[in-house]
Amino acid sequence: MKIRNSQPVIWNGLHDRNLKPEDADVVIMGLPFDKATSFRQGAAEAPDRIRLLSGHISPTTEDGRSLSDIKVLDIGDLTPEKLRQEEYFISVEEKATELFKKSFPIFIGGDHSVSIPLIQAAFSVYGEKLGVIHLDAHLDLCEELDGNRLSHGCTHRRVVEENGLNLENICFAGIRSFEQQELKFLNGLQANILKAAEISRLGMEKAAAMIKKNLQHCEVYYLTLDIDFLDPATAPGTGTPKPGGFTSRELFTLLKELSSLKFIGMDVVEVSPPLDQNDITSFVAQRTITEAWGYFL
Ligand SMILES: [Mn+2]
Repeated sequence: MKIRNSQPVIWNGLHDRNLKPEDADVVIMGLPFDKATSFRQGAAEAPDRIRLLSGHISPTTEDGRSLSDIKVLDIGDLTPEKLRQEEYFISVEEKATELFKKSFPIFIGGDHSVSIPLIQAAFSVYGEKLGVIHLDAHLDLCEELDGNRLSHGCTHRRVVEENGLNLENICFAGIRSFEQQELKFLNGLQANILKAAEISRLGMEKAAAMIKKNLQHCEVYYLTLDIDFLDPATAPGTGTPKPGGFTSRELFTLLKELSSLKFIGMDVVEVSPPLDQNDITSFVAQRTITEAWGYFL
């Protein structure tokens, strides 16, 4: 694919590099880290690819709302350089904490492990009133995967066990894959899990109502979107695709139905441009981010 503009305009031309984070409606940051994947990498290339595609789409939502008044600041990527994962995550948490205090941050992964420091940052700012909506094919509740306790399959296990967020404050939706160790962990625990087949049977309006009911004790919400929530036909460019997922239409309807909640930030993770076909997956991620401005801001 050729991009016509050699000096790409990003975020529909709405990005204003002169804004301060506290004056922006939304602050975007990329986290190009994919060393904690269990299967196929490439998610480190997502922030750049999604930005590149973000320039030529007109600044309106799908239902015709103008986004031209929204103040967008893209602060670029926080790169891991040569840091070990633990060290990198400390700097991610620090930066994310600052952004949660100043604006509505949208983080672009990276693999799903980056949500460990992101959710920790949101929890440090919002405490017990924080609810996390996890849209994913997988639970990401493993104790360890491939010997890594900070694997992309361990995100919420770390968030719950080490960061102190209650399991009841997370709603897992779109689930259609379980690891044995996750089933063992969940045995006897109360968890809010909406399986993909159940969501499909309910439809997105009722599924959104279930998510809201599960997290009604929370006051503010963080969305973590693993792109493998979607069906591989809709989002083939991801490391661990799982058939039986959703269309982009269904995703947008679900997000619109959830938009009455007070969201405080979100991430989009696991988009892997090298595994993609004609940028389908990056386009979905880009569109989800700009639609989210209409839904959540
Ligand atoms: Mn995940």
